[in-house]
Amino acid sequence: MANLSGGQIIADYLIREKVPYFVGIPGHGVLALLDAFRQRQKEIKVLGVRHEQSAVHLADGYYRVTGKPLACFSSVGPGAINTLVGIGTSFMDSIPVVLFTANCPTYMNERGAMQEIERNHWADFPDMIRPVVKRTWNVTSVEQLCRVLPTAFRLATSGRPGPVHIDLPMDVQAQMMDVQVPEPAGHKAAEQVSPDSADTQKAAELLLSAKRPLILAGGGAIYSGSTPELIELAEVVGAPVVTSFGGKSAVPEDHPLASYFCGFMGSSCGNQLTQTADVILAIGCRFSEWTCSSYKPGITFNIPPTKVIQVDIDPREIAKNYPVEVGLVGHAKPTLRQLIDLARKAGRGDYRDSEYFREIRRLKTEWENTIAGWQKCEPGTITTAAFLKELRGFLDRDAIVTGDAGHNQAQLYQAFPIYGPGTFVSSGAFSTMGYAVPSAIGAQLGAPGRQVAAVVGDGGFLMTCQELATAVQYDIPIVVCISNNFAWCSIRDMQRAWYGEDGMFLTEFVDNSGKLVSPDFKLLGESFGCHGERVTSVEQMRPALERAYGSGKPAVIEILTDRTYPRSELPVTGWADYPTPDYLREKS
Ligand SMILES: Cc1ncc(C[n+]2csc(CCOP(=O)(O)OP(=O)(O)O)c2C)c(N)n1
Ligand SMILES: [Mg+2]
Repeated sequence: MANLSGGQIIADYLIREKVPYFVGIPGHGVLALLDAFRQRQKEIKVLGVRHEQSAVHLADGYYRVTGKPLACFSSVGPGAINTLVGIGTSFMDSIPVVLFTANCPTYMNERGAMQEIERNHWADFPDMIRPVVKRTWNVTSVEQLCRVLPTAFRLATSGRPGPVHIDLPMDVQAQMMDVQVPEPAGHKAAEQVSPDSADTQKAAELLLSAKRPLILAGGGAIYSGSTPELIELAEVVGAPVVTSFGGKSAVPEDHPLASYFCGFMGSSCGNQLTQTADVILAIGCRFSEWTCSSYKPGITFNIPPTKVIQVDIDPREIAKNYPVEVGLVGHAKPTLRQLIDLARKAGRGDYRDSEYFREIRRLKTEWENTIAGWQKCEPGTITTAAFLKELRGFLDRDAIVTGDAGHNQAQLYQAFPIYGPGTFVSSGAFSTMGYAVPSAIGAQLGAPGRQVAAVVGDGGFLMTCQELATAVQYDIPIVVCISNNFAWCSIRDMQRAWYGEDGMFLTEFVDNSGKLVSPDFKLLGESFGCHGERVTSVEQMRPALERAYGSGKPAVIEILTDRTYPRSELPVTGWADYPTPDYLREKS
């Protein structure tokens, strides 16, 4: 037993959970909380960022690289609300983060204390965050903390993982109590839940009866750590592995059966293989709109007649969008292990001898040649696709790349091979602008010594560019590659493709005289204390990367990418349903 404040209980518990970083921004709302962490700073490092959204993105990036959750904090009111985009991003991709936000003292509820949101309900932040967390607790007295903390961590990391939130009034942070802080070990759930073996048997039979089996890997395949099982099953069955938007990195993309991804911005080979598969085994994939080409039959999927076996830890995802032959509720790793054992018994030959494999290889080569064509550019210019080729050529195999939103994100998916889980950090479901830089900082903290590159557009970069100050302050040597096309270019190009040439509106950064405007990002980076580079042609890219990584400092490389449509983008091989007014219909 020890006499501890609420803040001290939290610090003690996070240390017992072996959380290495507590990330956020101070405010009057967390004075007592932070004082407790000041006392324990040798055991848990408190990191200050420059926007609360970034605190959560940082934790999100850290988790995707290490598989370990961080805890974040904010003050009351605006600080708490600023976390929402970060938390929404993590929730949508099922990434665990434990978030503490301050609230005004409980004894002042209803008065409208400093930064209290109280017109509809007192201390009204939990209602705002509820849709984007697995659970929120509004703790009202210190004794509740010892019950809530282990449950918060258990819930965040087990079942379908995701963020959780603890609302922490200022008086609860300061209140003292004699407590025994719980040991995390006594409060964990077994994670690897398996489906019933009769159901797995049925699934294996169906998979083995297929002439054109296909494995569709979603984000769940990555975060369950199922890459080895995924590869093994693919090889035993002879099935190509196509990934969803969120599933990229589930298999190394240079594996002979890795067949890129399907959907709206997918690959031609991914979409052709998903269209023509007779049995699809989907692992941790929620069949999102972009992965399914807005559900238009025949573009990405033909279900039915294609039969689906779906494995998911969350029963809500089973058959949500397409009917299934077998729906297996379970953790992907033991489920795949069961399927492998059953498939091995059936004794299939070497997949490399099959006609199907030769077709897979041909389709992959066709797509790779298409991309290679798009990656060529005129001397003295550079496209986004070409800069990504240079970047991939420069980086180590285990380098980590974070993505943002827009063309730069889509092209990372399409034209930047990834060699394994934990090396690709991207907001799949939310596609949040501003994600790449703070998540890169988190990734670098999780993998010191490895190369980390953030790939971001000029628009997205400006949403969280202030985190360069964080990277400089803590000496975190990320390299930020900004594709500057003076536009929300992906949206501009959608306007052009769907609404016609004169449909482009509000998506280019032009001043009143029609001149393109942009900050000087090289200078901006240097003003933060980063190494700065500007690249205007493909020949300059590699030397700039060498200097940036050689500097040993956080670095910014501004790349003036070709903004001329269609060189600004890569071919669209799927479909997206963008409602268009009748008066524009003949144009689209
Ligand atoms: C926070 C947020 N706001 C709006 C959007 C919608 N959106 C998606 S891509 C995009 C444009 C991105 O521009 P930029 O970062 O410059 O990348 P580019 O497409 O030019 O490569 C926008 C506005 C989003 N994804 N996230
Ligand atoms: Mg742009």
